[in-house]
Amino acid sequence: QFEHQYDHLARDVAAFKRAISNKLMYSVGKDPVSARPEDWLQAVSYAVRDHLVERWMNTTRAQYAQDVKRVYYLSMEFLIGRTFSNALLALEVMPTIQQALRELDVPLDGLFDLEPDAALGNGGLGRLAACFLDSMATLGVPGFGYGIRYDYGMFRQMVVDGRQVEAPDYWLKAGNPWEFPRAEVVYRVRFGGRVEDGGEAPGKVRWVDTDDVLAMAYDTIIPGYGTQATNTLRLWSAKATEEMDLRAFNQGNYFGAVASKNLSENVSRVLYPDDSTLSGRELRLRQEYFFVSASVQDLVRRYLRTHTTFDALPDKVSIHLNDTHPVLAIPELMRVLVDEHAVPWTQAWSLCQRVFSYTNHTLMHEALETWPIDLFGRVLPRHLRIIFDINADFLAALTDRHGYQPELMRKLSLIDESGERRVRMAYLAVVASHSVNGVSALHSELMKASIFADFAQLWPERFNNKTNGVTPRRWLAQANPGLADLIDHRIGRGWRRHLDELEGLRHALDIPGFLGAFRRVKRQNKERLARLVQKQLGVTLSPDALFDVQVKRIHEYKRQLLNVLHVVTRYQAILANPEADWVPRVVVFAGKAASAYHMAKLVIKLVNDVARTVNQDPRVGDRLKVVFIPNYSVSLAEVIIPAADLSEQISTAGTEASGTGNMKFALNGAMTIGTLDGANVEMREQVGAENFFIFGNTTEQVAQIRAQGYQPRAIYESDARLKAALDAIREGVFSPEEPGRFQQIYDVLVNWGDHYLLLADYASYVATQDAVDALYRDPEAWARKAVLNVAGMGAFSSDRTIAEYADQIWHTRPVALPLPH
Ligand code: DL6
Repeated sequence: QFEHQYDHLARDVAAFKRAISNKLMYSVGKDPVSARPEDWLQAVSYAVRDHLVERWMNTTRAQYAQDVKRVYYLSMEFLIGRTFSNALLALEVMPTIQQALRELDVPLDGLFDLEPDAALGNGGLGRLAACFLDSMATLGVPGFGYGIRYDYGMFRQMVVDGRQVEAPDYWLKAGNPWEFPRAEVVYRVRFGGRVEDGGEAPGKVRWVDTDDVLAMAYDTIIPGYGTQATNTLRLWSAKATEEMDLRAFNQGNYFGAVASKNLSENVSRVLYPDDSTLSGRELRLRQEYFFVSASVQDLVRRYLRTHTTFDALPDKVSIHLNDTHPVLAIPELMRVLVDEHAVPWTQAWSLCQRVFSYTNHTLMHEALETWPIDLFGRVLPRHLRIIFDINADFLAALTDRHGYQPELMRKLSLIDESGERRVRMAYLAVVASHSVNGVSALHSELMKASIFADFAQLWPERFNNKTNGVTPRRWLAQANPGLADLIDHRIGRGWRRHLDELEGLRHALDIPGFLGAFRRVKRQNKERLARLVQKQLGVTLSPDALFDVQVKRIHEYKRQLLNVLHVVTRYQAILANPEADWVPRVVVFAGKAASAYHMAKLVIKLVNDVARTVNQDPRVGDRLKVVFIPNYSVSLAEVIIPAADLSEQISTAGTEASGTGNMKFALNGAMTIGTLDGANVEMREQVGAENFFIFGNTTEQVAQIRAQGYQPRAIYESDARLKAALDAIREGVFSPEEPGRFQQIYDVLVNWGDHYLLLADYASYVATQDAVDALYRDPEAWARKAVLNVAGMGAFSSDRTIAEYADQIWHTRPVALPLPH
């Protein structure tokens, strides 16, 4: 019954007008006469949200009625960006809402851009989690995201005098219409204290004298597309157990009275702006425990609503660990089962092994978490004891199976004893999980051959690959409405749920006018980006130029510096031969550097100095322009990616676990220039090698070069173009006011070993860039290949990835719901 009503409403402009006006008055408390655009946005958000709430309740009821198995996706990061347009897309009410707002005389221009991004993540790992939420809902997989409601998300990046300056991102300052605070869903999370043995109950352990914090739930609705199914993202916020210290207050010590409240609540204050090294160590450990403890307590409580024993736990619950950050969920579930519900240890462990699964997202040594025993024992003494006990059982089983092998035990132990004793979180994840996966075929193989080699020998059946994907709803339908329309006209709208259907575009190639229309869309997207750059940076870009884009976190392994070397080489070549037939290029950079990562910040400065020099040089004109667009974010990516002709995916082979930006670019009709790294390898297979610009050394060659004693200086000395580029950087051509500014960059590459092999790949990269130019000179041929990239991207939908997780790891079935009409 209400579905009909609902459907009717979704298309009913008059009803939306009424709803928006009511929300403005009664929820936002504003008179239309004085309402600001922000107030209207809030009002329309509430009006749209009401429709999602109905679906949400239906889904939750159906999940309970069908007693489905639920997947709990534990992640420190969910980089969801903006919600409003995504919600409109899921409900397919964009035109209705636009019409309603027009009729209410609300200016639409820029209205949707007023919504702040929910930047609760650093980069790939957090954005993947957001795509997965979207796909789980769309496929009806009963999924719950659990994470932290940071008061401050990823920092806002400003560029001052060419350098990155970080500013806090208080994304909640105007309230968040998309979340539901649940003051009644609160758990006590304990820290510190000490562990007492048995007493009257031998074998029973008590964790006492703890310092506690409360975790309060905030729920966000995650709508599925083309389905009633919606899921929940539950984020935890820290609240003090006592509002204030009354005794201090009564003594007139007003600040002292709230000091301890502030300290407790710091645990959910800020996202660590660093995805490769751990900083603020103790607070970070507390954050990790804080959110997994609340989540485990919450999911156990939900399970116990419909069960009296834990026997069915693995049939009803999957807990997925998104990297090692939530691995404390393992000892926490053990603690809850053993200490609080008196489940025997062996049974509890067996339950854990059937419930947990783990994804590894990096082979970079510094991102593989370990915690010093001292710190760990101080913050979580009970959990340290549990980990010791798990380790003892594991090493004993190892000895049973392989005999007494101290060297093997040392290598595999959950405790690293080589220096300061440390807990190895990734090993704990492997030992406790029934599935361990990497995120691209290459990465999964390397993971088995390197960081987990001994475990992969021990338990080969545990290891598998799940190549990443991206949601086509946000990354094509929403970000690129022009291309989405064009595709709809050719192959229909089904690709939003079945991305494989893009294959149908191959047949469109020979339809008269199709390539022309494709090129017009790309041009409009380039004009949109050019307007943004003009407004933000005052640099004029020609949409006729080839837009060459590298946007991602700034990191040495991602090799933005290799891109800069090519830019400098091109600049020098233009100056030497200005009359040659240059293909005009715009090189776009964006991305944040971890605040303490000196080298990455120096690269940002170099990009900006090179940009200033090149853009101001009258001899260059439109042949080359370079821009660094500040404050890269999900919403900025939605403008930049559809405008790209060329996508730079140039990490050293063997270092980028998968990449997902690479997929978004190709899906939006960019050609890729890249190494055989991460998911580039599979993308090339799907779109055809002839439609992909591959360069550089392979993973095996990288290993060989290193093994033979890599000599970057020899390469520098033997390649005149490379030498000229590096010399210019070192001598201050781009920093005349401080000529020595980039000496360190030169040293890292030439004198200190060039760890990421930029010089070894330089010649191949520059030659491939020439091949890019050659193809771009033939616009028709370029467009054909670009379309073939779009057509080949069917496999890289996060729906495919999630279907594989659901089928092969979680063993979940979709919840059954009637379709919305
Ligand atoms: O799997 C998502 C994403 C990959 O696409 C990137 O290649 C990878 O670098 C990233 N990994 C991280 C690791 N952070 N930590 N720890 O963000 O994951």
